[in-house]
Amino acid sequence: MSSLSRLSRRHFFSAAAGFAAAASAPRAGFAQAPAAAPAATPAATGPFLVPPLPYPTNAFEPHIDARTMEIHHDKHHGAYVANLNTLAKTNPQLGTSAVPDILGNLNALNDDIKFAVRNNLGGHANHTMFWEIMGPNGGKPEGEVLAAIGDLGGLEKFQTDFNAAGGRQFGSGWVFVTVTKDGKLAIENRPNQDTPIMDGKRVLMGNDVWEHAYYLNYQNRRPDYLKAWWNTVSWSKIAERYAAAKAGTLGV
Ligand code: MN3
Repeated sequence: MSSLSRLSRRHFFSAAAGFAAAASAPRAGFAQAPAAAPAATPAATGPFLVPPLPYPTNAFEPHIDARTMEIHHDKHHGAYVANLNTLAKTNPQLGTSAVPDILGNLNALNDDIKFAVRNNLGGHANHTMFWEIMGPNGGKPEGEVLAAIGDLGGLEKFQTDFNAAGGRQFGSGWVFVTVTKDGKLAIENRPNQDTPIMDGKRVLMGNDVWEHAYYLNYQNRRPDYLKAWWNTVSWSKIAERYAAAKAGTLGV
């Protein structure tokens, strides 16, 4: 080996060691998580992937802390995706069919994978929607979405009813707003990682009321989390999903 390549190797290893030390150094505090770093996404093994967050993990502080976002996205969503990739090794059709088609026809699956697909593909669909409908500077509901919310009694009542449904969910689950093809909304909750997609419906938006979504900051105070969460909602994304639902192109 030439001295030059030895030098580059040594340089590489010391740089790598420095990187590892920096990566394992304790954070000064969760609130100081780097602003420019979106959550790392687990290595792609496919066919399922955790979608990268389109905003930094601290985008929603103080309403949702960066550490919760990081663990929730990388570890919880990451685990559903890892489980799906394992399932897809022996059931390749899982990776080639549209997610709403599989979730809407769980009974067509073999009994040995039905439960795992329900939980993990439900979890993947729910979290993919969840990251998508949140965003910094989320604005306000406008136009057709605001009118549809008006049919449920107006924004304030809609948010109160949504929070109440999320609070009523016993144990882990979700509170969703479903949307029909003619644009009508309804608030519905589901246990575990179930989704209205399993009933052939489409989800406009939803909030995760599993304790992992809020426990670090809110502990048992789920109602406080439900109220604060509205500060993280991206109404422009929801308007896009509403339009897609009416066009029949809304996926998960
Ligand atoms: Mn979750």
